[in-house]
Amino acid sequence: MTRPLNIGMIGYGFMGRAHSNAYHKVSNFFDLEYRPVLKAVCARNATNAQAFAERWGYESIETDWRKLLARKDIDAVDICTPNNLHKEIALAAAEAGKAILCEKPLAMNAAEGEEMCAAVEKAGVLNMVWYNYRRVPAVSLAKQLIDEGRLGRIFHYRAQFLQDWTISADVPQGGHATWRLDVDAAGSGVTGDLLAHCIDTAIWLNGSIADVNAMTETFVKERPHAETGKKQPVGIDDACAFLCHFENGSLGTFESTRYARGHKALYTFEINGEHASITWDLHDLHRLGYFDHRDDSLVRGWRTVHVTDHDMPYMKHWWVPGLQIGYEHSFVHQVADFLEGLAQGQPVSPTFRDALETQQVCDAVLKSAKKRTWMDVR
Ligand code: SOE
Repeated sequence: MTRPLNIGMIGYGFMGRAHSNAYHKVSNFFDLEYRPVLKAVCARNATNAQAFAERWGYESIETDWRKLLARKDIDAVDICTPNNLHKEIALAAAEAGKAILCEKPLAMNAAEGEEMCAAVEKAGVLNMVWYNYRRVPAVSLAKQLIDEGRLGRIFHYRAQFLQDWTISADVPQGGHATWRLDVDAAGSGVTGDLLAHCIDTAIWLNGSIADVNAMTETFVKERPHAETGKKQPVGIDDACAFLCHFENGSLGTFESTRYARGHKALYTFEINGEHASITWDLHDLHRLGYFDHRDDSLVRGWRTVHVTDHDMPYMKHWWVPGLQIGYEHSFVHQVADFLEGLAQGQPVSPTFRDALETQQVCDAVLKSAKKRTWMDVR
């Protein structure tokens, strides 16, 4: 018999759909003690909340997140709101003794993140941040290969996250669909939205980042607000690139923009080690590029590993070898690990504290760009 874990989700945008889909699928594919039950979705607009609840099978709705947190029948709170609400909701959810799953980035900045860590640690509630790309099987396999020492000493870590959806100055800021362009709701632009993913993966694969030297640019200086139509200055970074030193002595280069015409969500990374290198590309997410210098020289070369075999991370839960999975499955894996952590009484990474480290790197990046100088992360 499985035990129910009653979920209350706050927010219902793109991520609300991704998470809800994962809650639905996880028990069909993973054998777990806990089974998510979609108890309630919360949004300010009751009509929208009701429509979402009906489509995704939530039992009830709330229009005030405080009421949701006060409900005894909610065990875990999923925060899918814009970033400026993460802290307030997380603090109250911890106080109410709920487990918390928080959308990335953890907070608007590291100071807020510190408060959130203190709150969940004091309350002793299970907490996790949705940096989903760690759980793409090819990325998890990269982690395994690095941890096994196959790459040897690591020299270089290179990552990019390129998009092109904000090039037109007509794209508004703020509101339901474009809050990511409003600095008051998002905290930052590509740094917190896209580079945060690259930084989370990089720290996970290659360890902590010691210092950074960054540049940012805001190409479109004014945008209409989605709700008022009034033109307002743009406060986010449209593009950001930074250099860094990892604590293991390797060098990092990171770049992100929403102005790379032709690229929709091109998250790529490459890691060069003493013996071997790895590449990964979100557009081909089930494949891992691998080059091993120790191979026989006559057949040495880049190989593309199709990450679908049952001895590869997460894949035994899905289809037969050769049949691949996609973006949405990374969220299913994250829920599965969360439920396993709950059953075992173990933390599930990235915890709030893990995600705080990413937030500290983001803060250092933004400060470095402003001051035009190297910044230590801690
Ligand atoms: C932005 O377009 C975005 O949706 C991010 O917010 C997500 O975190 C990223 O995974 C895809 O792009």
